[in-house]
Amino acid sequence: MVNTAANAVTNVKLNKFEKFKAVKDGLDVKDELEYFAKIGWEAVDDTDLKQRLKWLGIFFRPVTPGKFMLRMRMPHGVLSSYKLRVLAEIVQRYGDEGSGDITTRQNIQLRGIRLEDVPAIFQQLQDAGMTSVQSGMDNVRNITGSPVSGIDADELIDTQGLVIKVQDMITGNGEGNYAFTNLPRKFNIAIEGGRDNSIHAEINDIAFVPAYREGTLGFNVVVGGFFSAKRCEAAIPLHAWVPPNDDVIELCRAILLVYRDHGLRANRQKSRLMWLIDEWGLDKFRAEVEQVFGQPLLSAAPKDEMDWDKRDHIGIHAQKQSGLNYVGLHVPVGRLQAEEMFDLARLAEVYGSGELRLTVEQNIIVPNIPDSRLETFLQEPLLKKFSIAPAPLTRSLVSCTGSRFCDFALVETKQQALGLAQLLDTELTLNQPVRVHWTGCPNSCGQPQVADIGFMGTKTRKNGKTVEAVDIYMGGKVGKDAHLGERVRQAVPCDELKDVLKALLIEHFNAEPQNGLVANGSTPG
Ligand code: SRM
Ligand code: SF4
Repeated sequence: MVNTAANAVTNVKLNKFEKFKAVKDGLDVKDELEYFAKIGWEAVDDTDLKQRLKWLGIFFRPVTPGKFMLRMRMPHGVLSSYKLRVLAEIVQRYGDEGSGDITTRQNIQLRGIRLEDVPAIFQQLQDAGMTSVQSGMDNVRNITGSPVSGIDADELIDTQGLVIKVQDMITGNGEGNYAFTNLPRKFNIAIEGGRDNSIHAEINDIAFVPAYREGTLGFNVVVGGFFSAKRCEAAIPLHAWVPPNDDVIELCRAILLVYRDHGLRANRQKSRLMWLIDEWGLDKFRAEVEQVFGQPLLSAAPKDEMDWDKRDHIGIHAQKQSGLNYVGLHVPVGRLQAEEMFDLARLAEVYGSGELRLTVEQNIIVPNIPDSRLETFLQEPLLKKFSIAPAPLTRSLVSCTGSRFCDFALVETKQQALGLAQLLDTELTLNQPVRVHWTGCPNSCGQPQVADIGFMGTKTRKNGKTVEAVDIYMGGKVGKDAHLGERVRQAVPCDELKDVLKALLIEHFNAEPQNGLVANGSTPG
């Protein structure tokens, strides 16, 4: 089943992205990599360089020309110490001032990569069973699942195998699959098997959420969730239920084929799945999906089982396997240096089973640590930086890439976010974590709409000058009954943010100044 741009796109006025895809599929640059590496990035055709290479996960960074970002695929956020060490070696050997960034989709992006090194890097990745294929542009992004799948005592369905099968179906087992390289736009899939909606089901184009139907455990399906600069929507029920088997893979395939062949391609701002559902109405969309699925879709279970508040997995937690623990380490704004990646790999091997898990909060979990090894583990120097008990604001901080590497950004994010959180953690006493998310522009990669307090980069005028500023979002609810937050303030200059955030924390989250007025005498945890 080969899709070509020609058969997917008919009778529509094409936007410029559709035009270049029609000329040459993004995946075609796979065969030209050696050549590109030889001639150097300056000589590569502009569209190949800045667009098509993203089909292989290679992102030209206008902010750091010549130093590329490599976006991996980490299905379910699960990786081995061996894989992490390979990634660390790539960052260390090839990454000029490189780093590994944990993303808001449980994934890793490597920075500082040079194009001439990519063929060798791809060989290393392939040897280690990893791929970066189809991780950018009009492809399906990293597929997410509960970061404690298989080790969570309260889990309903272990979804790891399903996530890997869906990824293999979409990417042709990591080799690249032309059936899904020309979607109208990006596409997000999540499969939740736990009770706490750990992966923000509501903001994915397709999400499977655990639900009992007539006594059988499977998934209700929601569709169409997305964020974009123009519009943000929570997913809506497809009114369908599937058992936790290959039907999940086949339903993903059916929805993707309907989207590929009928999704809107004229206006790129109106191309995500929800726009097609709007245009057709849910009934027609469901009927078309059912036809491609090849059998009637079962009606949804009356309710889903996501009935917990969201956990952040930081700290020590007993696993369902008796005598074993998983320990969530806080990685400040998700940024890892090569040495830290090596050290994490070592910790996973020495204390655990050699496995690691990534979270959508950009943190890392070391699972399978026996009770008897916990105390020694906690003495490891790396845990001073990657704490198991960070202060409340730092603990729940999430940040997108921002202006350091992303040319869409209107503000610097990661450093500013961390600096502010750490400062206010010393000035305020908070008895609860407050989830603060930063995103550098309206694309919303840092998901400010799911946060207790979200900051979205913008610019404003102050004293006759253009300065960095943020719009403020509040009211995002995660876990059970998740819903999106709303913008409550516009264009607050970043240099006024400390006072503004402090006031919000005092007014809405019972924060108390640490100046002797603290009523209960507690200190930040
Ligand atoms: Fe994103 C584009 C980074 C998660 C919505 N995103 C970009 C680009 C590729 C823009 C660019 O070329 O510079 C950013 C790369 C910057 C860099 O150098 O790192 C970028 N997005 C990220 C990451 C790394 C943010 C992070 O620091 O964690 C996340 C990578 C996830 C992954 O592993 O694949 C990331 N992006 C998201 C999310 C959150 C999510 O999926 O839960 C969203 C909102 C949800 C959604 O997509 O519905 C998101 N990114 C966007 C958009 C707006 C999409 C739209 O429909 O308009 C863009 C712009 C675009 O696609 O045109 C974008
Ligand atoms: Fe870049 Fe904007 Fe996404 Fe941040 S939200 S990574 S600034 S595109």
